[in-house]
Amino acid sequence: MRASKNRSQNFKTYEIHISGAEGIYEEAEILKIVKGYTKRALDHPRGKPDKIVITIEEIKQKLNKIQPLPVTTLRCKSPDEAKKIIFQTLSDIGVSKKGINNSFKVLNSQKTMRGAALILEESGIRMEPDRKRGVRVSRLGIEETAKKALAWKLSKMRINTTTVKEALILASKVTSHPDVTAEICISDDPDYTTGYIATKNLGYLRIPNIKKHGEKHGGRVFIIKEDANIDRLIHYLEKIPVIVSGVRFD
Ligand code: WAQ
Ligand code: MG
Repeated sequence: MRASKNRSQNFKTYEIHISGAEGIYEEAEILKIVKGYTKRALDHPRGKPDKIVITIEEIKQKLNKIQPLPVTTLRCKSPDEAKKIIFQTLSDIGVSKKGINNSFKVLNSQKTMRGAALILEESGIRMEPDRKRGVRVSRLGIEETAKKALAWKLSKMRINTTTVKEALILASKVTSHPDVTAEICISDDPDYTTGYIATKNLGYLRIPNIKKHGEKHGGRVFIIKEDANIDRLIHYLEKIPVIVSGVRFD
C-alpha cells in the first residue's frame, strides 16, 4: 500500500509520501489486510492522503526463510545522545565518518523519501538509482507460528505493536543480505520517536528519543559494502520473498 498527497507550492505540485506498507499473506487474509491498510492510510498522523494505491501480487517463487534479529532497547534520553550512540556503534564496525555523516543528512532531511537510501560504508557515496524515491523493501512477512511466538516475546518487553513487528521483519530481511553492513531508521511519523540501528551481529537495537515529538523528518539508510553489487542487492530487497520463521528464545 502507498498513500500520498499532492501539494501545490510556487506553481508546482509535489507528491508527499504519507504512508506505506507491505507484507506476504495467505489468500484468505487478503480482504482483512486490504481493509487494515486502507484504514491505516486514511487515519495517518502525517495527514490525509488524496491517493491510495494497493497492489496485490501472487508470489510464485519459493519463500526464503530467515531468523528474526534479537531485540534490545538501549537507554537514550535525547536526539544528541542518539547521534552519539549511532556514531559509536557504526565507527566500531568500520563505517567511515563520511558514511555516517551522509546517513544523517538523509535521515534529517525534510524531504522524506518513500524508500531507503543506499550508502557505501567507506566512501559515503549514495547508490540508489532514484534519490527522491529510494529503494522500497517488499515481499517480506512472518510465518504464523513465528508471529505468535514473537508477539508473546515482545509483549513481555511491552513493545508488542504493529510498528515494532513490521520494523523488525524489515530489518531482519535487510540485514540478512551479506552486502548490508547496517541499517539506521527514524520514523517519519511526528508522534513516533523511537528509532533503531540494526546489524546482523548486534541485532535490532532500539533507540528511544531519536527525534523530538512533532518532527516530520525520518527515513531509512542501508549502509552497504563498498563493493556491493547494487542491482543484485536491490533485486533481493524488492523482489525476493523472505519470510521470518522461528523466533529466538534468548
Ligand atoms: N523499504 C524501504 N524504506 C522504507 C520502507 C520499506 N519497506 N518503509 C519505510 N521506509 C522508509 C521511508 O523512507 C520512510 O519515510 C521511513 O522509512 C520511515 O518509515 O522498535 O515507523 O514506516 O519501536 O515511518 C521503527 C520502530 C518504526 C522502532 C519505523 O518507519 C521500534 C517506522 P516509517
Ligand atoms: Mg511512517
